[in-house]
Amino acid sequence: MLALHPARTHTAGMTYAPMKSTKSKAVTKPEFKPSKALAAANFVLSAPTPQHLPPDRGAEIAFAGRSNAGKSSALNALTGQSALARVSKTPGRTQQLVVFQIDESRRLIDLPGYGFAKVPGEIQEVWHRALDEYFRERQSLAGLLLAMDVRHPLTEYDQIMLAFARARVLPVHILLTKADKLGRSAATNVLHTVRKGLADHRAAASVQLFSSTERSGLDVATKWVETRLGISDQP
Ligand SMILES: Nc1nc2c(ncn2[C@@H]2O[C@H](COP(=O)(O)OP(=O)(O)OP(=O)(O)O)[C@@H](O)[C@H]2O)c(=O)[nH]1
Ligand SMILES: [Mg+2]
Repeated sequence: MLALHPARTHTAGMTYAPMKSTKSKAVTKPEFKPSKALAAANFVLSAPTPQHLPPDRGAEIAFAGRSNAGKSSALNALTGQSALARVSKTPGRTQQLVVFQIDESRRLIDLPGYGFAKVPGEIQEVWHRALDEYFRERQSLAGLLLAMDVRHPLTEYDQIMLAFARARVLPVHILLTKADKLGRSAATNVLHTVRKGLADHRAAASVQLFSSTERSGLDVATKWVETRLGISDQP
């Protein structure tokens, strides 16, 4: 068992105070065109348990991470579809394993977040059991995109996920999300600290800064997803 449920309190990772943005509101977002393959993603179903998922064939990338870390927003940004996955200010928005199909053999899976204290204990228990089973048994799981709020990276839950992925030899790419909430140099410091933390734990995950709202880091993340899924098309 992945033991994602022991601590319901906020976890022990590093914390970073938000910095006031110095950017003017008029700054335009960088141009990002989603890749053709990811732009084709469409909703298939929401699975309350892994038994409800499509057949375990082909390859899929799962968006994992703490509740409210920005998983669903990242999925929308990467596919260039602002309302594909449901996003909410209220943690605990994604409540099932939500399946988006890219083509007949490739999928993106938006997962419920772990570790949100206000979700009632019994519901957390159900989610964690579903996640645990999914992570352990899903053969088509080809990689994890692990979202961590750049202000609270490497929480206890994240470390459990990394340890699990290592045991399963599952590639992990970490998105340090909401990078727009920190100034550039503070965000870069976090990136270096997380890289060092991963190396210290001999975790082989790659890591990058990412912002769905500012659409930054999308090219690198797209490339990782496409490589893992064996997609080679150009945007
Ligand atoms: N500033 C900023 N806010 C973001 C970013 N990404 C997500 N958010 C906000 O963070 C909140 C949570 O985003 P979601 O994408 O729903 O997070 P999630 O990880 O899917 O959350 P759960 O499904 O509840 O686990 C929403 O209010 C988003 O608008 C980002 O890059 N920058
Ligand atoms: Mg979500």
